[in-house]
This record gives sequence, C-alpha cells and structure tokens, in this order.
Amino acid sequence: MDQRLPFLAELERKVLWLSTFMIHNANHLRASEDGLKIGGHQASSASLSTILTALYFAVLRPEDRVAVKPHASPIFHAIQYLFGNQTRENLENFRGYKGAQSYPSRTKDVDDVDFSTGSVGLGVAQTLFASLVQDYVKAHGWAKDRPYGRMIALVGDAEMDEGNIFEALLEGWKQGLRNCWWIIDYNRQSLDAVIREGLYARFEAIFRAFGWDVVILKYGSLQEAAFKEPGGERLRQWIDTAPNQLYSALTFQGGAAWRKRLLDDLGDQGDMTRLIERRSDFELAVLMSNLGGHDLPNLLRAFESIDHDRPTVFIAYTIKGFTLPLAGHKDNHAGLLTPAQLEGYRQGTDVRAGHEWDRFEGMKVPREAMERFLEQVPFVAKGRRRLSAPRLSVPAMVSMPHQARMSTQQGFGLVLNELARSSEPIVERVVTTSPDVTVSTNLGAFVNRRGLFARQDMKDLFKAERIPSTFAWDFSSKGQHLELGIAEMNLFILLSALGLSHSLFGERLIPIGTLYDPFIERGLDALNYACYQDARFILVATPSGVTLAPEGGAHQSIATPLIGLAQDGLAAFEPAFVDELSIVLWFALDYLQRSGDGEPNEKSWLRDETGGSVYLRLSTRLLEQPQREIDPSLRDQIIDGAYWLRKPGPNAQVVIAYTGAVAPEAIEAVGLIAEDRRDVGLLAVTSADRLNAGWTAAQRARERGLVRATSHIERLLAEVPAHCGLVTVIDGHPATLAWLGSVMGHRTRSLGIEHFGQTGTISDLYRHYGIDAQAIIGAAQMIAPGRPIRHLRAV
Ligand SMILES: Cc1ncc(C[n+]2csc(CCOP(=O)(O)OP(=O)(O)O)c2C)c(N)n1
Ligand SMILES: [Mg+2]
Repeated sequence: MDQRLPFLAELERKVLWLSTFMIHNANHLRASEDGLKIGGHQASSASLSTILTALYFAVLRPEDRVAVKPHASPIFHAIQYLFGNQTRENLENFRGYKGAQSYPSRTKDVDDVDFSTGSVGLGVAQTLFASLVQDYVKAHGWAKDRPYGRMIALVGDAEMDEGNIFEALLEGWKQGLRNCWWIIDYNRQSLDAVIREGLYARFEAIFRAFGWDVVILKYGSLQEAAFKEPGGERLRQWIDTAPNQLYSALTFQGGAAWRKRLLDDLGDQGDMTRLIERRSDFELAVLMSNLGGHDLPNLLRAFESIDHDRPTVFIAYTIKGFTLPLAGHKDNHAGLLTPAQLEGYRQGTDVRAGHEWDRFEGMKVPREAMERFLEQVPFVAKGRRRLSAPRLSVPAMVSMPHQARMSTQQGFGLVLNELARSSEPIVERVVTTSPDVTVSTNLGAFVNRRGLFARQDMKDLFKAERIPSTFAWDFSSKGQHLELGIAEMNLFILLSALGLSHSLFGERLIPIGTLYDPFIERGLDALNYACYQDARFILVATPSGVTLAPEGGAHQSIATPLIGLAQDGLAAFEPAFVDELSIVLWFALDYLQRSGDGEPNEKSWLRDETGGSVYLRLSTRLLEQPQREIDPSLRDQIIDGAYWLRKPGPNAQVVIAYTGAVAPEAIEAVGLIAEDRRDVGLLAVTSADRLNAGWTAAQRARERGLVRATSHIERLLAEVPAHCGLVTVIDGHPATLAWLGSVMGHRTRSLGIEHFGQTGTISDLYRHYGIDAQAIIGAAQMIAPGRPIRHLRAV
C-alpha cells in the first residue's frame, strides 16, 4: 500500500474540519455581532477537499503554479495553515478585515497564492496563459535551472459556462499549449441548480477537439471493488444512468434513503440484494459518495501516472458538501451547518472543545510522524515559492520622433521602432502582443525588427516567395511578439500572466499590449483582475473616442477615460502630443518595475514607489506637433498629469483644460476667447487619473494633520483667481475632468461625449457632440459672463 495514504486520509479529515469550522466561526461567532450572515461556501470547499489534499500534500512540486477555484478558499487556507504558511489569527478572521481572504488573493493573502481567483473563469484561463509564458521564458534561454512547472487550475463545473475559458482553449491550441492541467470539480451543482445530464460528455468532446488528454475520474476504489462483487455490474449501470438530481437528493438524505431506493430499483432477492444488505446505512452512504474525486488512491494514481507534457483535463466526480450534513442539497451553495450539526461534527472528528484550531487535534497518526510527513511534502520542500527578479535599468531616452504632423498612435509606432533598434538589455525583455490588431495599432515596425514568437520556427511564406509586403513576419523561438486571435479577454489574461513572470518564473518581462480603445470594455473584468493580482504591463489603446470618426460609430469609446481614472493599479495617460507620449512611455518602462513600500511622493502625493501598470489612450488624429525643448520640470509635470500650455494671468476670467486629441480645438478656442476675456489660461491634462489620485491623497494627508500637503493640480490651480471659470473638454465622458472644479471651487462647465454612434468626419462629430472650438467658446461665454465673445457664432 502507498505509505502516504494514512497521512493523507488524516490530512483530508483535518482540512475539511478546519475549513468548515473557519466558515462557521466567521458566521456564527464573528458576524453574529453585526447580525449578518456572510455565507462561506462550506459545500463548495468540501467538494474539493480530497483533490486538494492529494495535490498539495503529495502531487504538486514547488515549480507548479495553481489557480484554486474561488469557493475552495477555506480549504486552501487550511492546507497552508497545516504547512505553517498561514496563521491561526487569519483563519479565525476568515473573511474579516485583514484576515484570510474569501477568495484566494495573491496580493491580500499571506499564504503563497499563485493566482487570484474570484471572478469565475479567469483563474482557469490564467493557468493556460501562464504556461505559454513559461514556454516563452524558457525558449528565450532564461530560467535555465528551474524545472518546468505544471500550471494547474481547479475548475468548478458551472465555471465552465464562462465563455472566456473557451476563448483561451482555442488560443492554447494555436500556440501549442503544454504543461497545463485543468481539474474539473464535477459535483454537478452550480450556485442555483443541479447541472444538465451528460454535461461531462460535452466537456470531453470539446477538450479532445482542442488536443487535450481527457481523464475521467468517475468511481472511487470502494465502488470499483463493489462492482466486482456478484451483482456489482448492475450497481455500476444504476450509477451511470441515475439522474444528477436524484443522486444529489439521495446523497443529502443519506444511507437509509440510499438503501430504500437501491432496493426498490435493483432488489432481486439475490446477488444485488445481498450486495446492498451486506452494508450498514453508513457504509452504504460511504460507498455511494465514494466517487473518483473523493478517492485518494485513485487520485494519486491518476495524477502521478501523467508522464507527458500534453495539456490534460481531469473530470473528477465529486459531491458538493462532501461528508457534511448539507451534502448534495441543491440549496447548499451558501448553506451553513447549524450549531448543533457543527457540534456533532466536532465530536465525530475527535476534536475537543477549545481545541478546534489545534493543528494535530484528533489525528489518528502520531504527531511526530505527521510532522515529519509534512516536512517532507515535496510542494513545500524548497521553501518560498514566490520568486522575484531584479529591475532592469531604463536607458536614456532614444531620440524622439520629430515630424511636423503626427498622431500619438504614429508616435507610439515610431518610439517602439526606435526601441526595437536599440541594443539595450531591457529591449530583450520587451514582449508585445495584440488581439489581431498588431498592424492597425502600429506595432508592425517593432514586430518586423524583433519577430514573432513560436516554439517552432516558421518562415514568412510571402517573404520566401518574394511577394512584396510591408511586413516580414517570421516566427522563431527568439521572437518578441505574441500573436493573439481576436479575443480581448485573452489579451488581458495573457498580459496578466506576462506581467507576473518575475514573480511566477523569476524572469522579468516588459509586456506591451495593444488594442482598440472601445474593446477594453470587452475584456474589462480580466483587466481588473490583472491589476488586482499586481501584474505589470503597458496597455496601449488606439484609436479612441469619437475622434476615430470614419472608423465607425460603433467603435467609439466614451467610458474608457473613466475606467482609466477608476481602475486600481493602472495609471492612465492620454497625451495629446508625441513628445508627451515618449516621456510617458519612458516613465512607464520604469514605473511598471517598481515595488516600493507605497509611501506617497511628497510633491505629487502619488504612490509612485509602489509602481503599477500603465494605460495609454491614443488617437489616430494628426496634430501639429509643438516645436519645443522639454526641460526636467515640464517632463515631471507631464508625468504628474498636467501643465500650463498657456499660463493664466492674474486677472484670468477663463481657463480651458483639455485632454488628448481635442488639443487643437482648445488651442483655437483660447485664441478666440482671448480677444474678449482677460488672461485666458490653457491647461494641458496628460493624466486625469494621476492628477485626481494626487489630489485625493493630498486631501487625506491634510485631514491627518500634514497641513502643508499639496498636490500637483492644487499648485497649478492655486494661480487661478477664484472668480475665474473653468471649461474642460475631452473626447470621452465629461466627468473625467469635471472634478477639476472642486479642487479650488472654480465654476466649471465640462464638455465631452455622452452619447455615441454617429459616423462622420472629425469636425462633423466634434460639432455634433459639442466638443469643437465653438462649443468651448459657448461654454466660456456662459461661465465667464461679460461682453459677448465675438467669435461665438449664433446657432
Ligand atoms: C464572473 C462571476 N459570476 C458569478 C459569480 C457568482 N458565483 C460564485 S460561485 C458560482 C457558481 C459556482 O458553481 P461551480 O463552479 O460549479 O462551483 P461549486 O459551487 O459547485 O463548487 C457563481 C455563479 C462569480 N463568482 N463570478
Ligand atoms: Mg459545481
């Protein structure tokens, strides 16, 4: 017999108890103070107790990386507690302030979480992309002495409804995915319901179609033994054809119900009846719940017999609420044990009152032996699993593109082309990717120089055939561009995996992803999770707003500047000019590598030492570029979020603040307004996000007693007289800049886009939506009353 089994059986009992008690404690003891029940997913956790026990205490290796189904968080924390990686205080404070998190969290939990989960489907796909990143890192000759890890996801069966999983599957197939395991917790229950009959067969067909190996873990070893008894084959047939609802209901009802039903259906006064009668009610219940996903010997055999790197899915039959009184009940998702049930459970598992949290309490294996076993578990044998990589130095800036008329999108392509030509070490680490918009977002030049990545070389056939093309796209293992199909969810999940490479694989990458700005919303949840996990990347979104005019009304983006403002972990910029863009890109190369302690910068009040990801909202509109030298002070202001393009005089009546591609309209309006209003100012806002963050932080600091704390926008607007009106304008939702009026209390009118869908030229659309020079002048007239502004045309 496998020597590990007695230990694993005890550990499974233990993690089940601890996770159940943890949830009970959070609900009945802690939350009762506030009179609220916070739920806790006891049933979801129990469903994975056997599989997680087998994985963490036997199968996993330190180099493996795991995404644990969100609702198995209590089991995960209990396992880490037994390893000594999680504290008792955190378990007692499960779901509480700074306690163990409701869903495993890389950033908020202390216990070695590889991927944050919570929004179902994302963690699953993340393992697939992490495996592609592992291949990328290895193919480039990095992480040489680190063995290949398996990227493993524990997947809820209802989680498989999420479309992003299928988008990822297709991409994985294209990229030659390997070293990836998905283990489907086939408990046949979702949150609301019991799932459709025969779903496993659909899963099986889908995975096989994408080139995966499929392992179905249906029966446990007790069941397999029973099938060999006389009459056993009929039992197997009964199990195979029993409807999911019935199986769940009988599981919930227990041994006596099983006996009645089986005898009614199968009783033959012969072999079959004897097979049933030989067992007590308890034994019968144990037999019928001994499914493949609850059988340690079978699980170990299944996992440990995989001797190849092909992607493999395990469909493991389990019971939601395994061994608990709420097992199998269709309403059990948020179900909790009653205090009386918990008391019964405590006694049944040999835990003394007052010793509920003790690590070795009630274990049938001697403590020393168990301690030795735990020390030798391969997964924890090498200590800390989370890795790090040194920062790459950012060289002095390459020369800035200088053409008289350029768009920021063009400028981006030119800067990246310059970067691609450079031999600086950091450029080796740049990896670009795009969901089928590489060319239309101007990444083409970079890709021409640096090539596409594939594990196997593939020549550009057009080039070989001497057919002229702007793009020479050879694939090789040294290429630096990852070509993606059109799925923005995949883009963000890949960026998340690339942007965690330093932590997952100990090798730093500088990921740059491009897409059309409106399609950020298509993948927004994945972007949100990427940021939540603290993945580091540069996101370049172009074209944007209504300025992409002839591209089509359906492609216009309105809300993205607000996403930039609100998204935690993402610094958003919308430069108008290419010199600003170059400066921001250079800043981003460094910013995304930072991981300081989060103390705010005393000048900007931004937490710049902490670092984060960067979002650039760009445009295809050609603008006259300013001919100017950028001194260090202007450079800092561009990065901090705003600077005066025209400083308001002491008697200013109007200030125009603009962001992005509407710069010419703002500049024109200021010129025309200036004939009839005094000392007009023009504020260029390069990052509403950072200006706003600095302002909020400075206010908070003052409220805490740092009376001199002043943010960048406060310093800028301090020069504007109190009676002056403010007109803000952006090709995006007006609320992006509307808050500027609250900084010093200036009366403010905010122009922007609230509706979308109209096609036309830029000037048609700016007029239609009210962000042209005339609209700015009209707003100025109203907000800064005085003699009529002559250039305001009567409408
Ligand atoms: C994107 C998203 N939508 C909805 C939810 C709410 N939710 C949490 S669990 C769940 C169903 C879980 O079913 P399954 O994946 O089968 O896991 P089980 O509860 O059976 O363990 C749902 C809908 C969520 N967490 N994420
Ligand atoms: Mg389920």
